[in-house]
Amino acid sequence: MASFLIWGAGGHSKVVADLVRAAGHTLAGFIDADGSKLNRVVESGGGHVSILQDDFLALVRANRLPDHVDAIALAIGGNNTRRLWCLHQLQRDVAPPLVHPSAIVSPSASLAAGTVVFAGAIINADARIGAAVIVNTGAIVEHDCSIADGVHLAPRSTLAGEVDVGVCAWIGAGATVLQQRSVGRDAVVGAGAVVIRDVADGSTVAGVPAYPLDHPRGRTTPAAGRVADVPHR
Ligand code: JB2
Repeated sequence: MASFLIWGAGGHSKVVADLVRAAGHTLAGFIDADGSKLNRVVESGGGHVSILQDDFLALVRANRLPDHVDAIALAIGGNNTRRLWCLHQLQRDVAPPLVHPSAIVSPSASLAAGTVVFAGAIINADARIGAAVIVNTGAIVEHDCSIADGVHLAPRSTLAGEVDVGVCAWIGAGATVLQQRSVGRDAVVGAGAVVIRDVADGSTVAGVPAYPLDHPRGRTTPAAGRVADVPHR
């Protein structure tokens, strides 16, 4: 059992706090760049340590953690690049992967530092999940998928087998990526999309089947205007 400080004190941090406790750890408190986030109650029964990001970074650079803190959980959900940056400020062993007890993770799958696997997620055989990844509630990662650092797999997204997802890509809620397809780095797959072709680096696709938003078919696809969970960049 470890005492976790959660980096980020917005909406996503509430789910990470529940995960920390469900995984048998204790919640020490929160880090945020915005002091106003730390001055209000994030959740009932929450932790008692509140520390500004700059103060925390000063400690980390001195090779220390705040008193009574053993570990850090990453909880900036809306900005993949920023969450990965946070991990890079830390020694990797300070941010172990966290798995909700209701998730199913194959013994042959691998999870890297700072990754969180939420309730009901399934990660099947030989899947490789990078660092600072969010496998959100009910997401499915089938066998032999390769998920790079900083990716966010939103709730109930599904990756069929042997899918590659590039650094900091975002797979929207309920989206499906068919087997052996790839999604490039920094790409965004809109909520509910069905990806049947590879998605280029940095592009945003939406719809069923998914097209880039700047593609003529993309503009006429009914779901193209409903990319509900495009991250804030
Ligand atoms: O560089 C930063 C940063 N540094 C600290 N970028 C962003 N976006 N946030 C930063 N923070 C802190 O993380 C902010 O001060 C803020 O307190 C927190 C992010 O909170 P926010 O409520 O904006 O988003 P979130 O990441 O908790 O949740 C988003 O993403 C989730 C996956 C929401 O869209 C949720 O609805 C969603 N489920």
